[in-house]
Amino acid sequence: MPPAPYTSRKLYWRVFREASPYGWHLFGILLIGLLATPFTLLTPLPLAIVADSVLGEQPLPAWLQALLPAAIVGSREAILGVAAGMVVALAGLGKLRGLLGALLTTYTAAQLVLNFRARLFRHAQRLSLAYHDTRGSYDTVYRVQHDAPAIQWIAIDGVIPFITSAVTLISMLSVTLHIHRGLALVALGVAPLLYGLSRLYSRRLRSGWRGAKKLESAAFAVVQEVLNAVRVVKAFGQEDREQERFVRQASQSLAAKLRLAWSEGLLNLLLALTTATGTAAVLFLGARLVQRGELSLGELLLILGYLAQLYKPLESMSQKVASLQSSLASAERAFALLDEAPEVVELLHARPLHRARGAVSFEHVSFSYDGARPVLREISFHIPAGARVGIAGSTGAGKTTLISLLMRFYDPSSGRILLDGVNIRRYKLRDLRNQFAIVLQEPVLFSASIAENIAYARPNAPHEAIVAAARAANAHDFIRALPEGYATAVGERGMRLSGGERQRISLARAFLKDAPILILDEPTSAVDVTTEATIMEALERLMVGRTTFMIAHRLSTLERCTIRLELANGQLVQAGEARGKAHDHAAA
Ligand code: TTP
Ligand code: MG
Repeated sequence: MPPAPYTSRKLYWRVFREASPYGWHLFGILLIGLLATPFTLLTPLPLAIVADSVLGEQPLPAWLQALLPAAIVGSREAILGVAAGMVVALAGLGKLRGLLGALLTTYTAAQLVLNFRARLFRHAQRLSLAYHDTRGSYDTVYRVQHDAPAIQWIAIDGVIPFITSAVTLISMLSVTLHIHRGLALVALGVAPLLYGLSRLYSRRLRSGWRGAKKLESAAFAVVQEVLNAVRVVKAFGQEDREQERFVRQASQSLAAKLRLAWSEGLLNLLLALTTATGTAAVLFLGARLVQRGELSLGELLLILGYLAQLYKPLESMSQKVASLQSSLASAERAFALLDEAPEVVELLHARPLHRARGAVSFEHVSFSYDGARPVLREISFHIPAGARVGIAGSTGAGKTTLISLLMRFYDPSSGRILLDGVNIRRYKLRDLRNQFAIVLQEPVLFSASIAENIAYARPNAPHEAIVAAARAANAHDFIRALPEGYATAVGERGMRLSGGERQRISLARAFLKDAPILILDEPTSAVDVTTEATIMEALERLMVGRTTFMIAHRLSTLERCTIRLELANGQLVQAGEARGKAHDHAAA
């Protein structure tokens, strides 16, 4: 995948669009942040007052004289007391402000990230199978889990402090300019240097972070892949090799992060050296001015105090630009996921479909997964409602693909598929998929109870309906024999049940869904003959009154069908009535 073509400005803009529902919260955080400025401005004041008006001989600044009662202005002790009181009051109020800010920030950040994650997850579910198959699921997990919080780092911890720093900077600057223009300009001389440094480094850091995140996601993809296939890994005794594969990937990501830490550290060092140079220059020139009597000692102390405060926002703005690059790289990855267009899309005014009759036609349907190698070529046939279709063909012939197209997991490259005479693209996607009940070769269960697994398509189904479905699927007896019956947890992917048991639960699921079209992709290929018999018996019942597509290799299975489609190399080599039981359905 090429790196996403986002400029920083575009990224910031999108982060703010994403954060806009929390606009007022962000504004509140900004206001509380801005309140920091008066506190910072006032902090060195008590010291200056003491130096000039208590220890020294100068009168209080005019604005303070106006604020304080005359009795205090006249007494040095009283002024000292006021200065001491100011120290405590400033500290207390300052901390209170910090506390409020922290609370609001935490709340907003958590909400922001939750919403963004929910959006990413929804979108990931909408994306085509093709996307997940090529990208691997862990990369998506990583984007939802580790990349999504970037939005918070950018909006709250990056940009808002940047704005407040800028405001602090301006106010500090105007005060310093007021006290001594020359010294202020000397102090400001380092600003272009700081800007240049952060520009230079941010570009380098961003591309570095982009790479590091990709490497880290790849390392954890190894963990996920291995844990999902832990049986196979153990069976082949390949634990050490997988371990080594993980460590190799993780070390690469570690090395990349170390390089980034070094770059960031170096940048911070250079920034600190630059501001220290500025301070040294002001100290040097300021002391000379005091010697010549052009500046009071209090003023020099004040300027030096402000200088530290002036450089803090300058330095932190430059650091922010650099440290944000990691978050920007993450935001880039998260937005790239959102920008991935689902290949199968619903029309704007798609038709609702309550219950189809179940007539299916393919008209010159061709399809290819990669756009190059055709998997299906010019497939045409017509299946009347209620027919039983057996699909045969050697492995890799395209049988599963044919079914996937019917359910619109993919759209054909050319040709069209009709359900009840209407192109399936015209239906609402959800309604269309509701017309199918599928039983796969490898049944997929979720880590929930047996009852919840059976009721997957109808979560509100009453318990009696679940039991009835289980009975119909010949699963009731074995479920009842389990210690916890229908409440038994099946473990992740249903791994605590045998293959045949899982298969019968997925059959029960199909019974409960009661869809007009039934799709069976070799449902008995993984079970023994006895289980196959019970499953087939249940299937006979399930097929009544439904259009059924049954993929099968065994002749005995295919003989239950009324229409037979045979695929070879993606082409239909035979479409006709099954030899076993002739039926009056015609196949075109
Ligand atoms: P399938 O349609 O999966 O073949 P099949 O169902 O007929 O085979 P089996 O009996 O083993 O279940 O695949 C047809 C071709 O498409 C095959 O050559 C592999 C290729 N293919 C992809 O390129 N990408 C995919 O995601 C899938 C599912 C298949
Ligand atoms: Mg298949």
